[in-house]
Parts: sequence; structure tokens; C-alpha cells
Amino acid sequence: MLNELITERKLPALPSLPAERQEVLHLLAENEYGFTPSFEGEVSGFTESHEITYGGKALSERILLSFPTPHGTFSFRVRVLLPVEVKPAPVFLHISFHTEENKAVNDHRIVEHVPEEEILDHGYGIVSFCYEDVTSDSGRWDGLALAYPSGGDSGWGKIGMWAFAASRVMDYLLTREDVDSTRISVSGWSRLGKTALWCAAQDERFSLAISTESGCSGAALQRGKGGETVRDITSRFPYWFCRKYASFAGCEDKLPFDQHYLLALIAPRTVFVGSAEKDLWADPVSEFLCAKAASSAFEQIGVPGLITPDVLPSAECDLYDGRIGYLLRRGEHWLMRRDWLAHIRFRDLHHV
Ligand code: GTR
Repeated sequence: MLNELITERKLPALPSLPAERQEVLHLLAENEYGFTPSFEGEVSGFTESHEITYGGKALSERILLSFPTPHGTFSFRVRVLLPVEVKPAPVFLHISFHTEENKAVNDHRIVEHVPEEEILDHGYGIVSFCYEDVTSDSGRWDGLALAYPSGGDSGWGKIGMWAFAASRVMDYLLTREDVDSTRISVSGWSRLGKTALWCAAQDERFSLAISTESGCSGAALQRGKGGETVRDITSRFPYWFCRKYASFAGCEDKLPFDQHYLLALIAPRTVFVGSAEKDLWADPVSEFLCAKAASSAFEQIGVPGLITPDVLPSAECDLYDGRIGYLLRRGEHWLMRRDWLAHIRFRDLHHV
């Protein structure tokens, strides 16, 4: 049944991976997210504050990360929260809507919940940065956008910039002995779920990508998608993408790929796709079918992709066995405790 539903979407066939990895990255960069500049410099972290918190259970630090760019040094803040009892600790690198002071950057602050103590108690650290500390979520060309020359139809958009920043945090984390370099995930919710996927697709050092309700231009297939379309997203948020992406509005079938290519680039590592039953704008069915369609890339490499019964999931469906994990939970567009517990369970099971 699932194969028939996928066939109906008329998806372009997956290229063979990892042999064609560079070509697939090129396709996605050229047509959707824009090209990411290469980076060879060194990232340094200056500890601005350092304290033991959560009643002695956690180390909390505020770090100012700095790195060279063609237009001088660029810096942004990162929060590091590590369980003191686990060394080195696996961490969630979470791209966040929250600022360090927990100020509202926009309405998303209220609905993006991170149950810190519970995550710590499961033996994981949380490293986070506020995406707008890198560059604003607007058409303004500021912050990191000013540090690199860009332009042209395939110049990078803001999603590419936030993803690049997460890779610089990864550079920094690899210098820390208290972080388990083999178990660093990158996660985000909604627009930042799209960002987490693009980040892990490019940066093979992440053991896991977690996207919660990333929908259009994230974990959802474009062909046959309900809810948000390329036209919707590129009219409201053109600056998230390269300019060329808008030319596919209303003709998604002309895209030389679909979003299963993005998930496939994460093989043979792991990826977790979270959907919410009532989040029809993101379209849970298209997210689920995308995970299923990407599975053959994992299987070609000899590892299982999504392991699922041959039916569409109904709410409160948790699929953890393959290298692609999937959750369809009840409720709406929100990042909640239920999501994090699923991520922890998936990580524990796969030891990623
Ligand atoms: C919506 C956007 C979605 C999703 C969401 C979010 O307005 O259309 O693609 O990214 O924002 O980030 O909350």
C-alpha cells in the first residue's frame, strides 16, 4: 500500500548514494537552499559565564563563539548545558527560537518547549543557540549574511546560514573533552527543523538529525503535498531559500528532486522525523511518505531505513527500529515534552 501511495506522487528516483552524494548536494543547493560557503578557519570559544546548576546536576556555560570570515570575525553566543555525571556526554545541538535571556524573538518562543532537566536526567547535554543571533529571520541582510559575499540565483538563504552556524558549533564541540564527539545530534522545530535537516545533510559529523514538524521544504514531499506549498513559502519567506527556488512555485513537478533526497543524504546515519496529527500545514502524510521514500537510500547502503507496517500511521504511532525514526503524535504545531521523550528513546536505542 505505501509503495502505491509513493508511486502516485511520481517522485524522481533516488540517485545512488553515497556515490552521487556531491551531485545530490549540488542539486539541493542550486535549486532550494543555495550554496553554502566552504569553511576552513578555526572556531574559538570564549567562556563568558560558568556555573553549576540544577542543584548540582548540570554545568551551564555561556560561550561566545568566534570564527574568521571574508569580512572579519563573526561571533555569536551558545549555551552549553551538560550533565555533570556523564563524561563525555552525548548532546542535542538544538537550533532554537529562544534567546539566551529567554526573550521573545517571535511568537515561537512560547510553543517551543525544551524540558531541560528531563533531558539532563537521561544523560544528555543540550547545546543551543538562538537562530536570530546568527542572522535575523527577515529579508534584512544582516549578521552572518554580511560576512560572506552572496548573490545570484543560487546564493544561500537564511536556512543555509543557520545551518552553517550549527556546523560552526559542531567545530567548537569537537574541541571539548566533556562532549561525546560521536553522539552529537542537530535538531530544530518547524523552520528550524528544515534547517537541522539541511545541516546534517551537508555535515556528516552529526550522528543524527531531528526535525519536528518541518513540513514544506523540510521533511515533507513536495509533490502531492497538502497545506503549505512552494508558492506559499516562497511568497512569505523568500529569504529562507535561494532565489531560484521561487521559480518552482506551482510546478513542484519540475523540481529535479524531492525532499526524500534531503533525508537520503543523511544515510547511513540516523534521522528522526516528527509529525503532529493536526499540523495539516506541514502535512504529516507527506512527511511520513518522505521518510518511507528515503528508506531505499539506507537499504542500498545495507542498513534499514524506516521500519513500518504497510499502512499510513494513525496518531500516537512511534516507529523507532530503523535508521529513520518517525513519530506521529496527537495535537498541533508545537514542540513538546512528548517529542523530546521520543528523541531520547530513539537515541538510546541506536546509541547515536
Ligand atoms: C510557518 C511556515 C512553515 C513553518 C512555520 C514555522 O509560517 O509557513 O513552513 O516553518 O512557519 O517555522 O513555525
